[in-house]
Amino acid sequence: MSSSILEAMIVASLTGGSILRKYFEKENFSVIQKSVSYDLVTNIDKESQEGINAILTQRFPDIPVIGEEGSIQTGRQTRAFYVDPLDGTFNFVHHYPFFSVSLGYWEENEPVAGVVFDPIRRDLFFAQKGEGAFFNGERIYASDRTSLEGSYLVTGFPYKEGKHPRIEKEIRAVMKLTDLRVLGSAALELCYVAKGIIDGYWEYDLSSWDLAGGVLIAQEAGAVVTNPSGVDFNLFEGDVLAAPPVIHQKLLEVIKSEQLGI
Ligand code: 2AM
Ligand code: CA
Repeated sequence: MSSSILEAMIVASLTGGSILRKYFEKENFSVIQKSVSYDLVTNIDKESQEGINAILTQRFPDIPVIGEEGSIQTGRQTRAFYVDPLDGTFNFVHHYPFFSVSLGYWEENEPVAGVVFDPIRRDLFFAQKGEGAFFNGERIYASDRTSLEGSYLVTGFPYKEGKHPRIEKEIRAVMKLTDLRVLGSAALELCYVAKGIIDGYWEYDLSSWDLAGGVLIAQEAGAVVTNPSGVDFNLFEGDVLAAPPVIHQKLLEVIKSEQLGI
């Protein structure tokens, strides 16, 4: 992959991030409900998307952009940028400073480059396939913890109510072993797995743009990424389990036994 693709993604993430930062302290943004009362979008998500799309399409006019708040499609679909211009909108709207800009570049259903930027902490995560994961320029690695007991595990609640019984059962099983958190930005949660802060993360029913950047960053830091039934991760199914190898195996066993009703 040409390094100029990664460079353009970084520039685009910083641009989106500075738009989010500019509006975060002020309250002059309008909030629109999408599906349920906590599935939101603001005019800031849209402004960030426009800024990012302008940079990507000016430099790479032939690569489609699939964005949560606006896509630019071109003829060929075997490669694309997947962009979430504000991942963690619910946090943003409530002034909880944990959200991000996420960009992934995929070719033939494989991740090639990922960039996630936290504009409040000015934390930049990025990875290229086969070249490791980086946090503010330093190489990062997933946690070396091997026991679920005492580990920092993270999940999320699906917007669709029909998906709740499954995750509720899994959460109950996991909480017998350790504490659990829901932080609210899937992209940043994957990066915290990459940095070894979070020991394991699973969530259902996400979108391609939530996952496309962070999945590669977690993998390149040494985490295993599958779906929560243990089969290969699929960007378009939106279910994810990311953890360093031993925790991944142990967490999968607990989650799967709940899925099978064991
Ligand atoms: P968003 O802020 O861009 O909507 C919260 O659990 C995290 O999951 C956020 O990253 C949120 O992205 C994302 N998310 C996306 N689709 C979701 C869904 N259907 N249910 C729950 N969370 C979803
Ligand atoms: Ca998102």
